[in-house]
Amino acid sequence: MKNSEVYTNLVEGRKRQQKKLAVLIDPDKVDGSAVEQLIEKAMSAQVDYFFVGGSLVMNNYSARWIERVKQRCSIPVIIFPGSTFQVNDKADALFFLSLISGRNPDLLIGQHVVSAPILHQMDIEVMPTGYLLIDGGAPTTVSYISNSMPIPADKPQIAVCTALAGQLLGMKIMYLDSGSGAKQAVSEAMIQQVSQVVDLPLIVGGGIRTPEQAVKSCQAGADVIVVGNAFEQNPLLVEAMAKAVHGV
Ligand code: 1GP
Repeated sequence: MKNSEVYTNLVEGRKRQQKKLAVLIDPDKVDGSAVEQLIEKAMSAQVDYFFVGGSLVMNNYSARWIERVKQRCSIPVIIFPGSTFQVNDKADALFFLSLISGRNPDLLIGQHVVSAPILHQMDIEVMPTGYLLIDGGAPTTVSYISNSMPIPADKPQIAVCTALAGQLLGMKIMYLDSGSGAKQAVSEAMIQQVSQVVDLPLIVGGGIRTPEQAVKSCQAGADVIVVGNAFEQNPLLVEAMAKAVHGV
């Protein structure tokens, strides 16, 4: 396994209050030319990370897109795996996700056991991450596929207790996600309360469509903003979003 370069960078970002932007590449939703365009926009906007993955990946293009990004630029690529099938050592790092908002044992320990021996032999940075799915106003692919109930959007205290438990269990990153294409992004109140009690890099994503929304999430305490859908629909938004996030 690799050293902790990506994680150190995340921790430094939080310490220095330097907000970061990640572009999510969902292998199902993009083709070669869309990926090229996203890479180009991400490079000129000096985006901080690429996340690659999704809760339901119906093709085997993840590796191809990871390699494409690595050939073209030095922006770190982090795998955001929906399952063990998405493990790949061409990326710089991988979120070793535990779906701690849910009670599905497969996503709390099952997939981890299956992927552990593979990851142990890979030259990739593995980052234990507590993943909290938050209700975004409608069922999402991740809520269906993970067979888990999201935390109600108006119950920030549940998110706080869950994130605290994750921290006590030794997780190194917290990820608040209302799911790709969520109608409502995670509320500022929830981000703020989690960020106040959990001293770990805090990633927030799901339904963030405008620079204003990203800024509000950062001001509430998010360290990294993840955007997928909005960039797929309009790659030109990458620059404005990066400027907004980096300017907080
Ligand atoms: C990644 O689910 C998010 O955490 C991405 O959501 O596609 O809605 O930006 P969007």
